[in-house]
Amino acid sequence: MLFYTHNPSQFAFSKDENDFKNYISSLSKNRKEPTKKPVFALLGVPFDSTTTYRSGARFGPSAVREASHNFENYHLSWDCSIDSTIFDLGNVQVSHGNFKKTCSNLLETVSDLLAYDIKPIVVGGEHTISYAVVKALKAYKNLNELTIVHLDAHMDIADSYMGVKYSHATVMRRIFELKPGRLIQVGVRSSSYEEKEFVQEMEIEYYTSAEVNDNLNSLLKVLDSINGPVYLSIDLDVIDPSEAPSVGNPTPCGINSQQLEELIKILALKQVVAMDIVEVSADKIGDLTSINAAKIILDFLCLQGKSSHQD
Ligand SMILES: [Mn+2]
Repeated sequence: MLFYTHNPSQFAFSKDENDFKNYISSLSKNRKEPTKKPVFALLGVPFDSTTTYRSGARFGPSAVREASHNFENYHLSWDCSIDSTIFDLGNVQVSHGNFKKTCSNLLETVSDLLAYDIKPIVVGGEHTISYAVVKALKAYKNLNELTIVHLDAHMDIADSYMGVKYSHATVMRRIFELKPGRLIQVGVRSSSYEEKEFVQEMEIEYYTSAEVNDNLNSLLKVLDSINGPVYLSIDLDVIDPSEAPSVGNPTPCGINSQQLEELIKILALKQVVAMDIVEVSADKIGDLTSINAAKIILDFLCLQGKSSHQD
């Protein structure tokens, strides 16, 4: 079942509920007609039950929607406008304190979207929710061919954290266990010794924020060479806390918003099948973190018109 919660603060430039119903009914009538342009659905997941430091990611979806109205639908530097279809479907029903139930609701909703060939843009909420999205993809994509690009200050690849298996700090371990073809971590600058050992042993690629600073162009070449479907997971703490302070675990020495824009410029033109933007714990209008999160989504959508990839 598709969840639709009417939200007066809908993400900027999104179509309304009736447009969504009409779109779904037109699909049912012309099931075999391929759509020309990608269609996206934004889903909020206001869940933050495993947060261990700065709580409030449950306010992320509302804050990001509000912040999206700060922008134009035209990107001056890139000379492109948002012309793909985006439906803001409101928030998935979460069960506070119960990741299993929340994960099940999100997985079901994302699966429904994928069945309609709609690409989910999931706005958290804490990072744990990414697991549900990748698990839903498993029914539609061969995960062996999927590249996960994970932008984060943290590796999030501990086997368990504070005794918890499904946590914001273990999410990439759980996703790695789903056996994606490739996992690339970008902007990392914090891990336990065991996590560093694990990624080295498993030959998981990682690029620290210092490496992004020192050699952005060589990283852009690596990302540009990715083939096949991509899942993009963006923890806003990848940005330095001076520009994005309202996150669950602010971590200094991060990348800046200009560098992130360069990364998105490359990644948005890959075959992105789904993405998430997580860990925004902003709760007031004009918060820098939610503004950066909204900009990522708008930049991504803007570039879809320039995309030449095929599913
Ligand atoms: Mn993080």
